[in-house]
Amino acid sequence: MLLDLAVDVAREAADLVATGRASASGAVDVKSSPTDVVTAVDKASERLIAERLLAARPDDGLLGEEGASRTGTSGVRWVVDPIDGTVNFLYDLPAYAVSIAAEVDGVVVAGAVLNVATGELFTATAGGGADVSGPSRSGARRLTGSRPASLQQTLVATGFGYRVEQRRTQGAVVAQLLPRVRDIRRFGSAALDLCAVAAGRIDAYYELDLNPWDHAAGALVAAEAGIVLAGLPGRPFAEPMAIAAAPSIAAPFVELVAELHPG
Ligand code: LIP
Repeated sequence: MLLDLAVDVAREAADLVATGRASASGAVDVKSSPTDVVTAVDKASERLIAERLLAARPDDGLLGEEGASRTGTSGVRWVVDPIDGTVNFLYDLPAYAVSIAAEVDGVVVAGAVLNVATGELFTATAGGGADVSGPSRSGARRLTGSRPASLQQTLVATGFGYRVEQRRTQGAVVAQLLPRVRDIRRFGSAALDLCAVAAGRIDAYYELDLNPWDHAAGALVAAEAGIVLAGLPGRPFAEPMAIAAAPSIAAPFVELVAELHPG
């Protein structure tokens, strides 16, 4: 089963990431900007994940944040973020995850997001619901999101890109949004933000310009928890705006995000 393989490999990668945490600051490179960091542990995690997945399923494709890319012949493609929340990992802030999703013919059918720092594992299968289990691998809890009564009672998470001009614009949007919702949180991992909406720990999340590996598994967890996924009007989710919101406020929240991002 694709989910079982994703979970097994995510756990092995999480052990590697946890072990590498102490040495993380010793080998840091930058990508799109001085704040867009990647560590040797990110790369080692992606190598391990790719090796394990393709050893088990050699005909599958794979897309990874740190460059792993392979066209398969099976119709299955793995979408991998070896550490989502790399800056949190670098600073030892307990919100960084291994995220592994399996697509069949371009549709995500299974996803696993494992918070390396806390051991919480979020999983989902298409049509099978979404669950979270704790570090002790105790019984899983079904995820069903939250039901805020209004936007004024909606706790919102978001994230920011790495380019200065992008961040200036995104900061201006948050300043306009803040007075109209309960409060804002910025956790630093899209995968865990999406799982937090699924778990009802936040009521809505939005972020521009995510990569497929940031949201592939977390979006399935959110959708299977009954969370509404949307993009800007007339645009698909995450192209370029990713919105995930509790059903009770999804319509006004999408409208508010669209109002603040006139295009
Ligand atoms: C992160 C995303 C997060 C975003 C960060 C960063 P990474 O992914 O998960 O939502 O706000 O800027 O892109 O780079 O840590 O894998």
